Amino acid sequence: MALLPIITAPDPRLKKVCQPVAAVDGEIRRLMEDMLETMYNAPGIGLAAPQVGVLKRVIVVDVSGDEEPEAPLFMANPELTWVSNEDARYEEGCLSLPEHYGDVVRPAAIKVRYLDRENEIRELEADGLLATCIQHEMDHLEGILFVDHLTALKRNMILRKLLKAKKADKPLASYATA
Ligand code: K1U
Ligand code: ZN
Repeated sequence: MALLPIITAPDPRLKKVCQPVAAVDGEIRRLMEDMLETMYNAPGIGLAAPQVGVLKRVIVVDVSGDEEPEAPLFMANPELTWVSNEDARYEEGCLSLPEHYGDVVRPAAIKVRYLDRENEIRELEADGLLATCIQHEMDHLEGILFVDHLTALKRNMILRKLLKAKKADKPLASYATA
């Protein structure tokens, strides 16, 4: 397994719509494993392929706590098949927008269909942080960042700060940056 550099905003690769994978083969499985290691190392609770510069519809998620056994989820071509009418608000972060946070409202519960690490079709029902995180990662596959759910004022403030930090080549937290 390998640690992959995580791209930080602003970067055009984070705004692209990603392509579906034909199947979860050895190459995609390797990508999933490298993404998981990169996510644990960051540390984070989710990661989408475009964050490591791969414009494919692949995400990994693990919202288990420090005291719990690891519970990684590997998803290719994830699709929402149901969302609740009820919404939930969560203060989100993003490894591609380091040191910035914002309240995002999303459906509180979802059902998601995807191809797993063995190329099997699965459907998962999720709520709480898992539902929030899966939706955040699926947004990345559409080129959408959590700041796109905020007011233009808040979004532009965060993006301006990140651009300034990038221009100054300022190291951001402990994340590996591309
Ligand atoms: O997509 C990403 O950049 C990962 C992001 C996922 C996420 C966080 C919060 C709400 C929705 C989605 C992160 O993992 S940011 C880091 C983080 O939340 C975290 C890090 C260490 C321990 C616990 C959480
Ligand atoms: Zn993110």
